[in-house]
Formats: sequence, C-alpha cells, structure tokens
Amino acid sequence: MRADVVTIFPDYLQPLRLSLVGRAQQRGTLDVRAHDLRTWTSDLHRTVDDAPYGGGPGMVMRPEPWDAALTEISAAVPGSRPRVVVPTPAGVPFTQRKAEELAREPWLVFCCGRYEGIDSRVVEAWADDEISIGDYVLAGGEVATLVILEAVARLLPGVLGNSASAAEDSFSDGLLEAPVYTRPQVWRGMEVPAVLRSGDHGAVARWRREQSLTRTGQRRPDLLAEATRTGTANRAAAE
Ligand code: 6GU
Repeated sequence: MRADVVTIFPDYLQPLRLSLVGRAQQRGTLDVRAHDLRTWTSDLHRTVDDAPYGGGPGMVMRPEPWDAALTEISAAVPGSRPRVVVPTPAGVPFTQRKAEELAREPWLVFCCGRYEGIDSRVVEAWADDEISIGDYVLAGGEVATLVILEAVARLLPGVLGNSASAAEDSFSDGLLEAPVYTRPQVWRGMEVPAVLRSGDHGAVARWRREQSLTRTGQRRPDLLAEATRTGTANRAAAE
C-alpha cells in the first residue's frame, strides 16, 4: 500500500518510522510519503490560510495549494487513482470496519487540515472519505492520520507476526477483548485465573467469551447492544 500525506507539518509523520509500521515500510509492504503543502504555494510568504467567509474566529485553508497538491500527487501513478481521506472532527466515526475497508485499498492520500479546516470546495472536489477519530477536537489532522494509518497498517498482509491476533482483536467480533495474563502465576497477591492454566482449550474459550461479554456490557453497552442485535456475540459463543 502507498500512502501520501499532505500537511504543513511533515515531521508529525516521523513516528511512522518506528515499530510495526516502520518495519512494514522497511519491508516494502507500506510506502508512506509525507508532503509539505507549502510546496504548492506560489506567493513569497507561502500562505496556506485566509479569513473565513461569513466571519468568525480562526482561519481557513485556501483551496488553491490543496488542488495543486492533489492534482500532482494523484497523477503520480499512471492509470491509478488514490482514495482521498480527509481527517476532520466533522467526519464519520473511524471504526475497525473502516480500517479493514481502507486496508484493501492500494493507495491512500490523507489531507491534514489545520486552523478551522480546509475550504469545503476542496473536500467536495476531492474527498472520498471524511473521517473523525473521536468526539474531541485536535489541533489538526496529523495525529488522526497517524491513528488511521497505524490501524490500517497492522491489517496489511504480513505486518503482524501472528495473523490470528488480528482476527482475535477487540472489535473484530464487535466486543472488547478479555483480560490477559503472563507469568508469574501470583503477583502482588493476585492470581492468574485457574481456567487459563487448566489446559482445557474449550473452557478457556468459554471463559474469555464470558469475560468479553461482561466487560463490553459494563464499559460499552452500545457495542453489546449492537453485537446482540447483529448476532455476532451469540455466533462466536457457539463456536
Ligand atoms: Cl480527524 N481531526 C481533528 N482536527 N480533530 C479531531 C479529529 C480529526 N477526530 C477527532 N477530533
């Protein structure tokens, strides 16, 4: 997968060199390219923002540099067009389903807005998705892009050491994961649940399912209701 990120702070994308996403890049599974939006300005001061029509606080990102950037970048691979993603708190919620959908794309472009956002006509002309990573406001789309790219990268073939672990994640079945333990068997007087040491794989699976359901009911009643409605909670329990 190729991912181009357009931003006025390309250094924000540096963390993608580390860890799992960094290894995916080294192996050629993922190719992330950060671009400075100011490359596509033509004035002396490399201006990317202007006052909002209708008044109000803050500034809005001018359309021309965005259009020039997206025109050039999207022409980089002849015969192919990228899927253009605009991270914004006004977008649709990012979910594991959306991560799976994006992971099937060969080429993504992320447009990172700052200030009060990007002129809406750019979004109208170019965006395939407007995505929010949660109900809070960040200073710009860069951190949201990091979040989305990490969630997507770990789903790419060969990125996780054990591909079964992606299938067993929280949210892959719509429920939160059961608690996990490693050695020692007793730590600060707290013992690892006996069932996990029983060697009875059926009993372990049933215990995890029960923990998963209890935890989801306590912490995310919205998810439990949805999993119950769609039958994923029951289906997995029967397996
Ligand atoms: Cl995608 N961008 C910004 N600036 N703030 C956010 C967000 C995105 N998602 C939640 N808050």
